[in-house]
Amino acid sequence: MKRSIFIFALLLNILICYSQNPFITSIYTADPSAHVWADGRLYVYPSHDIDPARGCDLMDRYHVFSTDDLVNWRDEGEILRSSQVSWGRKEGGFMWAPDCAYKNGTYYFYYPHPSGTDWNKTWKIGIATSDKPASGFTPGGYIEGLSGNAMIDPAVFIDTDGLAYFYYGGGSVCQGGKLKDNMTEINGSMQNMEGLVDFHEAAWVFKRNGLYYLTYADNTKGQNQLRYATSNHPLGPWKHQGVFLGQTGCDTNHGSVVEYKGKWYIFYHNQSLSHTGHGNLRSICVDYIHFNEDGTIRLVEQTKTGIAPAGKVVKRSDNGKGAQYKASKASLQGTAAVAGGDANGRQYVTGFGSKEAAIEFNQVDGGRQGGRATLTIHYAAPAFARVKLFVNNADFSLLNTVTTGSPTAFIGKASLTVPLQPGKSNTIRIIGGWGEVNIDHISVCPIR
Ligand code: FUB
Repeated sequence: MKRSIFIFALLLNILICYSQNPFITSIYTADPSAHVWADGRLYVYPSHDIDPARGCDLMDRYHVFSTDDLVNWRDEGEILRSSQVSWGRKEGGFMWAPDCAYKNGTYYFYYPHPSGTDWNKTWKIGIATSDKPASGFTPGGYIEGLSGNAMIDPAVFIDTDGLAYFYYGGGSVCQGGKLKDNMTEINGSMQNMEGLVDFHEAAWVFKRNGLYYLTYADNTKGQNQLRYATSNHPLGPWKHQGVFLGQTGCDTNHGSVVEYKGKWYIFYHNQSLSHTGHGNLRSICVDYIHFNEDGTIRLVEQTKTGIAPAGKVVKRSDNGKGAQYKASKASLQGTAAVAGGDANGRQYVTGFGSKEAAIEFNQVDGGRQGGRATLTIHYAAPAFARVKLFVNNADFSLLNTVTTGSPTAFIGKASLTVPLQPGKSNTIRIIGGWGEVNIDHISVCPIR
């Protein structure tokens, strides 16, 4: 049943260009913070669940995703990993729910990360900055003076008067305060957000028609829900208004609410893609959010088919475009073998069910300058599977190849934006061992 619904959603997406939920499938993502920046695109800053998961411990390598129609998504690539955080815990991991804000020409990326081995007692809120929304981030320090057990999940809200507010919290405590103009220091002191009922974590603040909203995950056992409260001031006191996103099937819940091209949306995560039903292999979704006349929020309908395009569809996703590379026999190793004979006489590479199977593409062109490129594996998979990706010998871990319904339905695309060297000097290696996948070709599209 689950499989047929997913294939239906995939076909619907291809035929009528709807989105689908989850809308990022190639890697596991969670905790989406969505923002619309001055270039008119919507950017989502999620965290990245690493497969295989070990709780939330191994989470690392933030990727950013952007769109101009909410249907075609572009992986902007990785912007930060724990090994770049000089003050971070030496064991790495624990790169949890982030947020991003823009002020005076700089994008500020805020992320929770522990500074010590005793991770839950050493959380800090780190900051990386860039003059671009989704690349070129330089890791810096952290916000001084914030501390506390389980104090995670930063969120920044910039009011219409330009004042910036900072929120964070976990383990039943939510605090807010003003940010200085430099966006890296708290102006005054943080204060408890009064009036929230059953607060757990995942604070998010937005404003609509002059009313401030604070949304957050509650403590509902086993499957947190999203609640919200409203106020006439960005720091409260808050009036609790109830649940607006029910259980998603996942123990955690985390969302952001944003207006884009005249409609309001809720970004959140569930675990519907996880082949093992694992609560730490999450995927981000988007659905409509509707307000009543009095400003209260109606219960969100969580869909598999997703939303209709926002505005005009400009097919600018890099997923599937670019230079194509077909495997030659010489590029195959182990059990990887050329097969063929589907209805179109297509030749493809099979045998990836075994971990002995590998395919290597040499001389992949990274363009004159190199840099970010979207790599897409075009495949067919009878059931959910994964492949392991290496780029120039660096391990990019597992990419999901969600089922296409049959071993010869080559409608699958698994994409990741990766850094490439200039010229035809790059090696892409794909390794099997995580389920049956047949690979038709790969494509590589530089992001300018
Ligand atoms: O993703 C790690 C943690 O799980 C987040 O920081 C929380 O909000 C919860 O989603």
